[in-house]
Amino acid sequence: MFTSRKTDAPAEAPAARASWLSRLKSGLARTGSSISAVFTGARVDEALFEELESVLLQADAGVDASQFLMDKLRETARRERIEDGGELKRALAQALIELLAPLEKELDLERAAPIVMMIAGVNGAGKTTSIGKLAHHFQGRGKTVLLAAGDTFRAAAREQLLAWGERNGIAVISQDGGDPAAVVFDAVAAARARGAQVLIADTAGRLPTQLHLMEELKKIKRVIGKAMDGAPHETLLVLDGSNGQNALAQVKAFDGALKLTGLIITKLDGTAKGGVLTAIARAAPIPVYFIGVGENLDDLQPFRAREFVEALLS
Ligand SMILES: Nc1nc2c(ncn2[C@@H]2O[C@H](COP(=O)(O)OP(=O)(O)O)[C@@H](O)[C@H]2O)c(=O)[nH]1
Ligand SMILES: [Mg+2]
Repeated sequence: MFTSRKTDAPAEAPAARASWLSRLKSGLARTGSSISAVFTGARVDEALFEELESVLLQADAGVDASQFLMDKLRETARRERIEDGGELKRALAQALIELLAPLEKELDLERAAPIVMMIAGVNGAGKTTSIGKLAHHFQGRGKTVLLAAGDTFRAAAREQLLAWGERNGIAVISQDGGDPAAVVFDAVAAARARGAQVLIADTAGRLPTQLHLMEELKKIKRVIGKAMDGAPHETLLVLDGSNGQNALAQVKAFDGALKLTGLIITKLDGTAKGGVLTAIARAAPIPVYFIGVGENLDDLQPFRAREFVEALLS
């Protein structure tokens, strides 16, 4: 089942890199174009600042992050006597990069074997499909990957993961119905027995207001810890980026229940609300490991602040 490659992570091919950058750019276009439009041919005056602030709010950057960015920008404009829209846009890019940089963090896959990742989130956020894309990403870096079908709530979810695993030659541990904690417990044992390097466990979608289901998530996490000391090594929340400000509420609630170690933000394509990352950076700075801009396997890639901002404002 495994394709084991012992080589170090291959350098990313320039063509793949260029293709990702162009998909990122077009994915973020709806959020970015309204921000960029403020600067075109504009003189820097109070009206421009006012317009920029409302555009940031419309992009769901949130009141706090918008205020923070505006204060910073006004100060830079005053200090550097910026009069030209293009120059102010560059100052905004710099402020955004500084704000988002703390969210950028590399996933460390070397500190244990297997690295156990537990995935949580509301229904439809993109958990199961992101697991497929992550598995593909890690495999491409020479890792052996195992998946756990921990969404036992919907039979279709298990089938979805199994079918995906079959197509891509990745083993999936699943059970007919039953207890998600038991599935995941078995999967950790299987990953250890098979010497898999990464185990990714799916879970059923749930709302933070469904308290019994949040308790179930805590239990799954506890049981993973019983199957392996120090696991789960990563507890990741998948967020639908088009949810805007509501995503922030989800981060706080899931973090409260699970102590998240990272975020995956999907569906940044086709939304005008990509500003939510800045809100997260201000209010709940949890690493954003990956961002998604589409439904293809390669459309989920590590988050890099500079690259993100350059694509956004290009
Ligand atoms: N456009 C777009 N669609 C996505 C992205 N990520 C996931 N989806 C779609 O979102 C839908 C729900 O995904 P799924 O993984 O089943 O969600 P889950 O309920 O959280 O497991 C599917 O149709 C995915 O193809 C993304 O980055 N962009
Ligand atoms: Mg699912």
